[in-house]
Amino acid sequence: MNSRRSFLQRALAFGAGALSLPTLAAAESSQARASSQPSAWFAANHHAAGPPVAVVTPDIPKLPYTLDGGVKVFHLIAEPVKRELAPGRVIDAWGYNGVCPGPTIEANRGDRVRIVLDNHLPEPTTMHWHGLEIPIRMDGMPYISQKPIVPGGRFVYEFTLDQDGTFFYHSHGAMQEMMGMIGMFILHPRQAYAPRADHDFGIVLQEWALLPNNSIPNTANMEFNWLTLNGKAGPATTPLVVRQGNRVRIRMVNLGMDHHPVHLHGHTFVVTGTEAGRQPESTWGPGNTVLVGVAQARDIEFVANNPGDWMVHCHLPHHMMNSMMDLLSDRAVSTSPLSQKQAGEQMELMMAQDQPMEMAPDAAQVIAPNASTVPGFPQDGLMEVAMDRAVDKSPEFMELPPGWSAGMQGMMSLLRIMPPEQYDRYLAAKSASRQHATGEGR
Ligand SMILES: [Cu+2]
Repeated sequence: MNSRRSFLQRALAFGAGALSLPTLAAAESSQARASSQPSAWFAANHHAAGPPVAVVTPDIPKLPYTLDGGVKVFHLIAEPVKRELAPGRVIDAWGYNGVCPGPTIEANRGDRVRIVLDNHLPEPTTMHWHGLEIPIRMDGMPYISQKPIVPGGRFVYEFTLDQDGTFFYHSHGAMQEMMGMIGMFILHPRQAYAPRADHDFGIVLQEWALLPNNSIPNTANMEFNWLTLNGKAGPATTPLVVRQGNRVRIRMVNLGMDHHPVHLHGHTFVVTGTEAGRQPESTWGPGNTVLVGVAQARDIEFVANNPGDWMVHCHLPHHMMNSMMDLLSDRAVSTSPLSQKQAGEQMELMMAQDQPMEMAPDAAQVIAPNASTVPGFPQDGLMEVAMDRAVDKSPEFMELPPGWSAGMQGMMSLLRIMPPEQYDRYLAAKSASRQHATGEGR
């Protein structure tokens, strides 16, 4: 591609298309200057080309496989599962292999895969491979491409993968989808995309309608009170931990009733992929919020050049909340107007009753003396409770400030960009916890 055409494409992609022709030459020379200082979102790390890094899907395991000749053989079991969305909030979802969303399938372009699906549900199911260009008989359409898989039955899917990108699998029953029956299907290219990513994360966006004291999602409901990333609501979402200066990819897929505008703090990213795979670089316009529509996938990439614990979250205000009433279980809570003293006492009492919650530290619960005379009070006041101790169970949560969890609810996680020394401490803690888990070194 000649440089002028390349420049024009970039100019259009970045909304600079209004440049008139006489200004092009000047613009081009300033572009040339600018390109000697690449923008953060284009900055390549210059590692040797090679295979891509493995994808990490926090809170969701990978699906292992065995080899049969040249075929990668995976085994999925559709079944009811318990899922703890947040401390104390366990739901009866449907998923695969004991988790919801189901385990992540990771394969390479060109692979031949066989996926054995056993149905342990009390009703028929099938599996659809969202976005994959495969023979019709493998498409998972009940009555159209295959007979429904009856309870106790099995269907063997087998196909060759001639794509790369962010895909997913899901039941093609609408209500089963809303019970949680989805999982990621990541297809890597043989050689890493350029610029090469050092960290690659995958996240499934889901939503749930749950009544207090009821563990079964209402799949016919149109309003949702629990919003999850990989089956966890903030603060139980395991943070994404990266090393400062590294290039990061986050892949998101959405299966629900709402579109989610996912916002990343402190950084500018580019959207490098959709549900159809890698996008041409000429389309990589900068942003900090990406709308992940229903049935879509979006990959974002950026250089993690700004150290800190940054929020990544859906920005719909009602998706940034948990249903606190649920966490109170069957305890009586007064919803009539309370004095500050009464409200405080009620809160203290509930906290004392073996709840996974803690009072948020410091000033979080400070209320103005005239609060009860102010129309609209309370909004977020009195609502911020912490759960540090209940969720702080893996190295990803290390060294967060006390009370951090009080600010985390709903479709929300943390991107933790650690300076090298801190990242090394994280790796050491990770290694130690892995040894502990596997019993190594005993
Ligand atoms: Cu949302």
